[in-house]
Amino acid sequence: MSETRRLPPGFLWGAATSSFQIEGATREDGRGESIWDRLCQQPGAIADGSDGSSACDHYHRWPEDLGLMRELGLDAYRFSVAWPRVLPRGVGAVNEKGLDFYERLVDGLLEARLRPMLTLYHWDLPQALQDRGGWASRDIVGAFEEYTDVVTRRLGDRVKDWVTINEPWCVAVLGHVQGSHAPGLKDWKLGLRAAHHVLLAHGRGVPVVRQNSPGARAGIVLILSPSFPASDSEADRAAARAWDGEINRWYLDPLYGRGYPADKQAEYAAAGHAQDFVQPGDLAAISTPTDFLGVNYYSRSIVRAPVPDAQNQPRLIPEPPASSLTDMGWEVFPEGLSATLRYVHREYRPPLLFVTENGAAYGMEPGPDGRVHDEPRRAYLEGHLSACLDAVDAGVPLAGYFAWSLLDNFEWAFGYRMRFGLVHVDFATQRRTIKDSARWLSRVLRTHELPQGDR
Ligand code: IFM
Repeated sequence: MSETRRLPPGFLWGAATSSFQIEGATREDGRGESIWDRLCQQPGAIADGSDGSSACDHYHRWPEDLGLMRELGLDAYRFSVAWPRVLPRGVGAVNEKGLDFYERLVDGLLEARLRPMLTLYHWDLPQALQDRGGWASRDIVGAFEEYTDVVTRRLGDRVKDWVTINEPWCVAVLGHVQGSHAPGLKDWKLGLRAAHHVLLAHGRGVPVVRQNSPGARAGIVLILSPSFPASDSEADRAAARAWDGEINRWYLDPLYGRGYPADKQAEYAAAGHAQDFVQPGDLAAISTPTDFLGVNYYSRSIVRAPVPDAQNQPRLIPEPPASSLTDMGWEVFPEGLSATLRYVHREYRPPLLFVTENGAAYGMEPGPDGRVHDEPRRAYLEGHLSACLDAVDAGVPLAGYFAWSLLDNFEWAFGYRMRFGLVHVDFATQRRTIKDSARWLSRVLRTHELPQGDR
């Protein structure tokens, strides 16, 4: 028998995107080059050989996209500003046309009664700053403060939810250790420096937001993944703890005043990566109080003990799960979302939490009836919305949920092969089609009722 749960009153329901993934127009109106423009030119870097030059053409089609959000009955929209659109060289001369674009977007959102949540950095660093060392150089912190000042001065009267940085782990590790993301580097030393400078930039950015956007809420967004050992063995449990340290605690602990976790510090030091980049006052700045924590949750990690790889380096191998997988190969595990929210609330006590990203890649295309029948995505959403309600029932101060993503878009190193959208995009024609899952979500939001076991 199907059961129905009421949505909590006052909760914000939205969808999320990021600038490089949807805007296109990378050479228009004075936008500077970003590290992703550069990486896309590298043969083999992007699975389908594509780039972000047109993406969803949102730079021109934003009024249509805003109309889609209204049609879906969303309350809020999380988007990011492209740093190189606003400061083409990273610092210095401001590109007014870039700022004008975001001003039009924000005004349009407010007119449509959609609350903007603005992310200042979602990975499209100006290449000019990368040429000076990027996130691995401490100078980036001052550059981020300057950029934050420019954007918050212009939009601080209208935007009242600010995210400094999206997913520091991805910036540091995917960009500087694994090399699958821009700037495509492979060096743990650089990764750890980058992680520290990202956190420090966040900490230094928050007071700038507060100064220029009175009454605003400021926070950071982390990707979090609960870590499970593949077996009960001592070695697997240690590996799961190590992975938890890398992806979760390395960011949560310093943000909430605990400093970097001692077990990971020791592990990195033993591998020859001293944390000599931490200067007096940094940890206090990083733990500057914020108004909320944004949690991006997609799946859990199942971890086996390190095995030597070709270079004889220990490596953490996330276990491929047997149950249902999305096109990304990520397990559908909604219990992990409520568990993560409860864990963060219990351990770190952020005043408010948002699920700032959650969603699934499934490649369904429009059928002969013109509709996109994406039942697996609907089921994914149902499970994860229900997990949010479980967290609220357990006393977690969860204030909103943003589905990833409003549109099918440029999924980084996967190019356009991974479709996370509530709305299907035909990248050849730019035609948008609302998927069945989005129609279902829209019904849930309008009725304020979440039916369980729906079909
Ligand atoms: O598309 C990304 C997004 O940019 C950041 N969080 C994870 C999403 C899915 O991989």
